[in-house]
Amino acid sequence: MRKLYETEERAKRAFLVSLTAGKTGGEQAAGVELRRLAETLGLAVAGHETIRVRDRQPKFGMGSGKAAGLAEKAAELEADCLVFDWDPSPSQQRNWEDLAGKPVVDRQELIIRIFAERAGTREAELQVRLAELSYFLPRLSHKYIDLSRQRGGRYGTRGGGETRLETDRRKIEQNIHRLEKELEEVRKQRQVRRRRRKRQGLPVCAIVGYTNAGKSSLLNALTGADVLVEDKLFATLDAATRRFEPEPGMVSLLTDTVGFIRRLPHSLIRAFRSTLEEAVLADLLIHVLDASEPDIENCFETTLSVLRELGAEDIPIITVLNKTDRIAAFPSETAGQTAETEAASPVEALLQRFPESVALSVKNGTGLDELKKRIAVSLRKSRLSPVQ
Ligand SMILES: Nc1nc2c(ncn2[C@@H]2O[C@H](COP(=O)(O)OP(=O)(O)OP(=O)(O)O)[C@@H](O)[C@H]2O)c(=O)[nH]1
Ligand SMILES: [Mg+2]
Repeated sequence: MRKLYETEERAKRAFLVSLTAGKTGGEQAAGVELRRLAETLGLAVAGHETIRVRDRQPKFGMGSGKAAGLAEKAAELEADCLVFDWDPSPSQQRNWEDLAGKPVVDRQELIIRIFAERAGTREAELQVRLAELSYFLPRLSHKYIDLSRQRGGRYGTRGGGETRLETDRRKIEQNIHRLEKELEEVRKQRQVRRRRRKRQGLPVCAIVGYTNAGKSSLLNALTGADVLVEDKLFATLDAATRRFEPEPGMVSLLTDTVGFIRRLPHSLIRAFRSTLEEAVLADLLIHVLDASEPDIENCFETTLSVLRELGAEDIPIITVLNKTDRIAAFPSETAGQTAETEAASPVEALLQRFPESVALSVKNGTGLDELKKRIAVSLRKSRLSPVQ
């Protein structure tokens, strides 16, 4: 997968396109995120345009004039591909590719490809492969992908006739079936591990949250583990579990999980269910937020909604505001606009917005003791409550 964008000397150039209905906020953050996703994949951003769309016309998801303008712009910028922050239907995608004469990558595909690059274990690889195939199957007829050459091959190679297509469709369906069976085996092993942990009677805390919030960093800080930490999206794709003592003598397990992102592709949620379920089976969730993230509300809501989708909404949660070192030095933008009002510090403002949360900085080590205390109290409480 990786080679798709790296076989040539220069990085592939992407022209990013976002849509806005004109009313919602948060477009800027979504735009920054799209850029980060593209860059995580090794693409160079040639340009980024946000289009105001009132009328979602079926052919391109917008008017033909607007679409033609964007295709022209992409050519001017010498972009190698277009990256959309929205999910065109398979036929819209084909129309766009015909119009622009370049591959069109939507947000789902971007995320799936990042997952594919980062999958490090057999389970993650199987899960990503499954998500990829489920994504490509309905798109086969127009974006012809030669499966045997996908690794290292050219992007979106078209060619072959109907027969070839049918054969490939069947091949993919068989592959999906085989992968599902193989995954089932791996899942069984995971279940055995879980049962063993249950027999040990150890309470389990799971660290959850938006991608890049600092979950793995927190696991490392609390347990002395050395799980990979990176300033990239989706550094972690596997649930790593370590022994953890929130207070001397109180032994528990702490699990790091895959990060969430808004509009996480469904095929990925489905494929990663067993990894994500680590969160569902925990006695306590530690929800890590990046306090320096301007769109923190959206990150907060996204995580809660994925947790709901997984059926984990009843598990006690401790919310953590991480990376406070990055905001402590700056005056709050919302508080203290006038001279008369007492300016709350940015951290205080966030604590008001997320009451009961623990502000900390993994980087500086501040707030970690407070978090350990809160975890110990919560685990003691859940021990006292009746076993479900
Ligand atoms: N300034 C600052 N940076 C931090 C802090 N905690 C983590 N980081 C940085 O944030 C980036 C992401 O950290 P990770 O621990 O990999 O984040 P994650 O939530 O595990 O990310 P994914 O696995 O990608 O979902 C890294 O560059 C860390 O060094 C902190 O307290 N302060
Ligand atoms: Mg991580």
